[in-house]
Amino acid sequence: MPEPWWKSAVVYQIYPRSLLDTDGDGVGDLEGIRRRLDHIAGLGVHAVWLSPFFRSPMADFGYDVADYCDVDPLFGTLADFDRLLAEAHDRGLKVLIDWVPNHTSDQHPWFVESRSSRDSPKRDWYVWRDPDQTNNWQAAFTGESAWTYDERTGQSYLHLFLPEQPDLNWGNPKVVEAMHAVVRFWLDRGVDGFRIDVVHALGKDPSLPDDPPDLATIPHSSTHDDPRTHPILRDLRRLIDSYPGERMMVGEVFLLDTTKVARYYGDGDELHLAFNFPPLFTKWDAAKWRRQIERAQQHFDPIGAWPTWVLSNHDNPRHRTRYDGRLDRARAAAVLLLTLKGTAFLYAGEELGLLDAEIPPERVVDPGGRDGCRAPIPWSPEPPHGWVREDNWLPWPPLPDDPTMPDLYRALLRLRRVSPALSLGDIALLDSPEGTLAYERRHGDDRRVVAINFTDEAVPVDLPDGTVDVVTGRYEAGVLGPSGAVVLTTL
Ligand code: TEU
Repeated sequence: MPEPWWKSAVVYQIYPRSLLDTDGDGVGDLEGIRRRLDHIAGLGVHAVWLSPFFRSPMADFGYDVADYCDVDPLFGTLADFDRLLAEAHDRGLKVLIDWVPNHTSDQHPWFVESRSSRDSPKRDWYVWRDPDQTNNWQAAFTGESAWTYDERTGQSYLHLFLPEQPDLNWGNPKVVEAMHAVVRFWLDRGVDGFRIDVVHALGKDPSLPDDPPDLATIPHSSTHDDPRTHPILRDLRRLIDSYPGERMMVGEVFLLDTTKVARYYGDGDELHLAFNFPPLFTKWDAAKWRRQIERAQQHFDPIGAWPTWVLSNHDNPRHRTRYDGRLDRARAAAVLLLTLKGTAFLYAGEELGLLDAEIPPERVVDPGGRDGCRAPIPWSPEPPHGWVREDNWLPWPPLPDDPTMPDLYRALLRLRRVSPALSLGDIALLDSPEGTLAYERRHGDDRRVVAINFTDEAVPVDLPDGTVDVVTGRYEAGVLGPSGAVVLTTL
């Protein structure tokens, strides 16, 4: 049986506000995404993931959903979405959408009804407690309590994120039913799957125990790991797998521990894929990366879970920025990301080698300090860089400084497509000198060797004989140049 598409896939994440504006309001839109489809398909990726474009008051720029089944007018209409989906499919691109099931907006009609009175039929759709029955959980972004007191009914509601993002109560079967209907709505429309926001936080212990004192200063959403989430995921898996065409879900398991992340694959009956974030928080250091790869082998392989790799997304500084802004490292990192064993996720703009924008204090809009990586993407050198206006919801990042960067991504993606070893093969770490990382990918007769030099010196790497598929920096006479990377076909 052929492997499902999402195993060999590379997914391109789009933050709709930032890709391209076409109606001149200074915010990207669905039509802008449609107009970039040729570029995206031309890179050779297999799928796109769209961050939320649903109706929202935008307290968290769309991660506060007021209607799961409609498009926010800022981004367009449902008809625009259908057209985008059809045109993506025409180009062979799968489309994943971002489903935010842990919380709604405080403007969602469910919450409006829930907060209206203690006997509202939707009261128990959210988590309400008397003020003296709350706990010490901390909300993300604000560093304050995860509970907000609501005067009207004299009780407090739980929100692991902003007060504008009340947590749903997944212990209530009515919530499960309503949220399954949302999933069906989009599957019926033809989406290929979901990126699921903070999926590890869905299950909650109704006794809401305090966090231990050593964790009480960390946002609870980064430590929450309740066993009640697993049956919720098994139900979702059954629902999604009941649809034809290999629909899938990739969960944002924001737990900074690969051992814990692996559990969200269940026995192959929970998430199809889970983000594993520790590598994203790993420095540009060969020994540290080696350890991350070992941990993935150790925790995912034995249970048949397929790994994922991501260097940048809409919540963190772009990896080039994290790697001291260095282009040579960004080029080598592209080789690393696209040759590891697992599904890879790109963040729009990384194929241009983008850095974060510098945001002056008066332009800050995100309560979580994440504006820099969400800056509008400059698609051409001359202002307004393919956009309608020069001034948009966020300032521009520095303009791309290496016009060959997209060629490198295209070359790597082409190579992945023709190489069973790179797309689906096993990985074996090889011995290599300090400051370098080398591994072999193998599938049947196809064998590729990859080496990355994390140092600023040329290093002799002693790789097996082979022909060079891709190189960044220099590779000559067995010596890998400073911050260089090479992929070889070996016999
Ligand atoms: O992120 C969840 C999450 O845990 C991160 O926001 C994390 O707390 C943060 O990056 C630490 O700095 C998801 C979305 O990706 C994010 O954009 C949303 O703001 C959040 O959920 C709430 O929906």
